[in-house]
Order: sequence, then C-alpha cells, then structure tokens
Amino acid sequence: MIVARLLYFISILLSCSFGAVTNNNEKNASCADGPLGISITKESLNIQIGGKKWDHNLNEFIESSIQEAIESNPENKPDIVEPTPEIDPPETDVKNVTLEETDPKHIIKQLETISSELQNIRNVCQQSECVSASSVGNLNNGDICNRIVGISKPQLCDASEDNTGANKNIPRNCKEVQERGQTITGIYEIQPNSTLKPIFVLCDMETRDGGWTVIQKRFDGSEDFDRNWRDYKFGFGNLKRELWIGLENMYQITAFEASELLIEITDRDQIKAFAHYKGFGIGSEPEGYVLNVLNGFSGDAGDSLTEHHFKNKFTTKDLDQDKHPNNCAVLFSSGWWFNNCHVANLNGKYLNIQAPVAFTGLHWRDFRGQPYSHAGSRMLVRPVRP
Ligand SMILES: [Ca+2]
Repeated sequence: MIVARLLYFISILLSCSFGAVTNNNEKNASCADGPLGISITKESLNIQIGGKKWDHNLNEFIESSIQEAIESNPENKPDIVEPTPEIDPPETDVKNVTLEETDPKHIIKQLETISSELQNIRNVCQQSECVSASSVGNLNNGDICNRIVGISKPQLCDASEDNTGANKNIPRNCKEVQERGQTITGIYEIQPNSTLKPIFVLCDMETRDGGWTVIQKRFDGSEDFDRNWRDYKFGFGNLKRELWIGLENMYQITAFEASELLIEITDRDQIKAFAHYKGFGIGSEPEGYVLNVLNGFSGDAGDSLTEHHFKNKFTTKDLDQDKHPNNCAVLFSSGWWFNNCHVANLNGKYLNIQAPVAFTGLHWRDFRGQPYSHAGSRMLVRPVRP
C-alpha cells in the first residue's frame, strides 16, 4: 500500500520533470532543470527540484494523496484500505536519497527503490520487531531507555527525551565519560557521531584503568543471540544483563579513531582469560561491517581471531557473507565475523556445558579448546590515547 501511495507522488514528480524538459509554460517554469532531491524521514517528505523545495508532513502527504487519488478516479477507492497503524522506524533507518537523473525512466526506477525501502522499514516495524512499551512491563520511560539497547530505543525515548543531541556536549565514548570525571562502572549516555542520536551504553570504569565501552556481554544465557541482521545491526539485549551493542554503533565508535579491543572470557570454573588487541575496528554496513582492523595481540586466552576472522564480513542467518558453502550463522546459531566457519564465536549458543559438537557453543579455540563452551564473555573497546 505504501508503494501505491508513493506512486502517486511519483506521478506528481514526473509531471513536473516532464514539464521541465518539454514545456516552458508558466505552470512548469518552477520545475527548473537540475538535480532532484528527495529526503524521506519518519515524519517528513522533502522534495527539491532545481531551486524549488516542497516540505510535507509524511503522513499528511500520504493521506492527502490518497484522497486526491480517490477524487480523481473513484475506481481507485476499492484498492485503498484504511492505513495500518504507523510505527515510527528507528531514526537510523532514515533514507536520504539525491536523484541526479533527469531521464524520467531512471527517475521512476529510483523512486520505486525509495518506496520499496520505505515499505521495508515499515514492514519490519509492523512485524513487531520494534519493541513496544507494553512489552517491557511496568518500567517507567527512564528505566526503559536505560535498559534497552539498540532498535527500540529511539521509538521509546523520543517523546520525553531530547535525543537530538543539539546543544548538548555528549561524550563520544566511555573513555570521554571517564575523562569528565566519572569513575563508577555503569550506564552512561554517549554520542559516537554527532549526526546520530545519543545512545546509552555500559561503561566499565575499573578494568585496566577503565574507560571501556562494553560492546558484547554474556554471562547467563538469558539473551537470545540467534538473531537476524537487523538485530545485530542495531543491537539487542539489556544494559544490565546480556547485550550486543549493535554493529552500527560499533562502527561509529571504532571507525573514526584508533581503538583497542579487550576480550574477556570466563570458563565454567569462573576462571578468566584475556585477549587484548591494540588495534580494532570494523567497516560500515556497505562494507559488511568487515573486521578490518585487528592487530597487536597479547593475552593469556590466545589469539583466536586474527588468523581466521580478520578481514571477514559479518554474517547473520538472513545475510550470508561468509566463505562457507552454506550459512555459518545458521549452522552455529549466531551472527559473527564467520570465515569458513570459525575458530572463535563469542556469540555462539549458550550451553555452559561441554559442547556436544565441537564449535557449537560460546567458543574460543585457544582457551580450553574446541568442544569447550564457556560460561561468559565480554568485548570492550576504548579509544587509544597517545
Ligand atoms: Ca556462505
């Protein structure tokens, strides 16, 4: 249905751009030649053609488009049903697309792509992957915002919080939180990139001088790590329990300044081992969140990442980017930087027993061996200071 709605504004655009190309009458004089710019956010639709701009409230625009379509052709009515309840997509799904084409066929193609993207966003939300306030019990809004990582946060926290970051000098990571005087391990607000909304993260202010942003944490198997791309991208879990901070957050935190990685693995006797990398970073989503910076290993857990996982893209059960003929994320019930498939998988099944089949658990080859399924892990990142 969204597609049908958007096709209506496509027709508006086309009538305009056709006019720009073929006519010089007064009506179309405003549609100057030049690039088309379309910006769709969860609230607004902004169209620019040449020097002219149109700004619309997205929902109002869609509704008025439907009404006009009905009035112009009553036969349209049976095809248009009452709009389904709208759930705002996460801000990070916002699409900004600039159209450079002036060929109407190309414009149609690109607009169809935009409408398809928008529909995908809404479909995902309507499939209830956006957590609703009611699904987290009787927590007040502050509790919800502090406890939930990733996908649901923008939706839940918009109404009562200023999440734009405007006029707020928010630290970019837990190291900056620490540098501003915070010395207690806990939940803090950071903003890795000034163009994105701030997020709440868990900061470890104690381990090895503190200032660590916790990007992965497991200790009791309470969180399901057998998840799809969307969840691994935006993050999931609970800041006070088990969590995955999200690949996009990980990218924003590590890609723009030198960062180190500390991995802490806890075996079933509560003995901890460490793997420290002086350099760590991942690529962007178009790069498959590839593990593209990993160097300077030290630690008593052994290096189970570099040889087999460095330079590999991230794979989930719905996005196979690994080198195995099948999908490693399906085979091992988790998302990870799989190769063919793995010698370390901290997101593997939480078994906390000897793995019935080698590699199936929370696994790190060089600490306790292949069939061993560990009882816990943490991944922490921190910017490297000169
Ligand atoms: Ca594969």
